[in-house]
Amino acid sequence: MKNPNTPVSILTVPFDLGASQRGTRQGPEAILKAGLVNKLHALQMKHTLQEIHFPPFIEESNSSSPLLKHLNENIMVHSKLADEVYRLSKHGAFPLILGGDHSIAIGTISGLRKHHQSLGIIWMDAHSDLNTPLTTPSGNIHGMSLAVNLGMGDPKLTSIGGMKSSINPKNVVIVGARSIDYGEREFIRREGITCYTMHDIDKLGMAYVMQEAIRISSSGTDGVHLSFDIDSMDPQIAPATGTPVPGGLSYREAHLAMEMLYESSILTSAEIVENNPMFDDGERSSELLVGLIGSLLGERIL
Ligand code: HAR
Ligand code: MN
Ligand code: MN
Ligand code: MN
Repeated sequence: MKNPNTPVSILTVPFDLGASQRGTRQGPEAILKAGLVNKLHALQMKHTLQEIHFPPFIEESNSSSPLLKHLNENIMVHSKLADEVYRLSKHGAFPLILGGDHSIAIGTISGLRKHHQSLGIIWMDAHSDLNTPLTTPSGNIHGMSLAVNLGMGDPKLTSIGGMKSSINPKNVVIVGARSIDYGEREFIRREGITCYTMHDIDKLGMAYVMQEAIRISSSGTDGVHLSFDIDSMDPQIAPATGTPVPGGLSYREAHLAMEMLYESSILTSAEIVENNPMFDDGERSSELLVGLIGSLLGERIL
């Protein structure tokens, strides 16, 4: 965050029809219950809290294609979210979006693109979410959200927010990946996206990786968004995910990333996604996320 007096505008998006597993619709409530607002009070941050409303969707109403599951519901929610994120950014707030599955990044980033001339993205995730209807193994839109934000995929999704993508793939950095599909690998190479896999983090260290992620995402951009998928962390410390992949970020690696992002002052927005309380061990994962948001907003050890 550039200015410590910037108000944090929490937007909750209880949506899970971008994923195959239900349950991330309860993600925001669990993070709030684990004490997010108290954390903001403790950090003396101005804040507002608001939910993106949409009608209760009927699971069986899935009329869209098996390559784009629940397309219409996705379009409706992401369009509403894009409008709200755009409005908040324009008013100088720091949007903090709580998902919901990772499809909501389509809404968040579509709104941000409208406000920023050129936006950098740090995408912390076990996956790269770079599938399109041509490459998806599942038809789940949460596996496509980064591709959509780079202008690739179904036009009904890429046109949300009303403009073509203004994101340069050279300003996109993926951190923590360890499950990448064949088509996604091609996408990364073709577009020149920087991707630090767990292999790279093991070899180079998290401090170096984050230093580079900060430099690359902020070079020539007028804003940087953090999209944080809970499954970037190791499922042993953050079990609340429907798509666990072993060998993820440790507790300290995740905190160090947040602390370095705070120190860098480059972030203009953030989202925390894929928290699925149905898979949590009590409130362990939600409490971990509240701690990480604290580090991201300036909480220090000393
Ligand atoms: N790559 C697979 C697909 O497209 C799995 C995606 C799993 N998605 C997430 N998002 N949890 O990161 O279906
Ligand atoms: Mn308050
Ligand atoms: Mn993801
Ligand atoms: Mn993921």
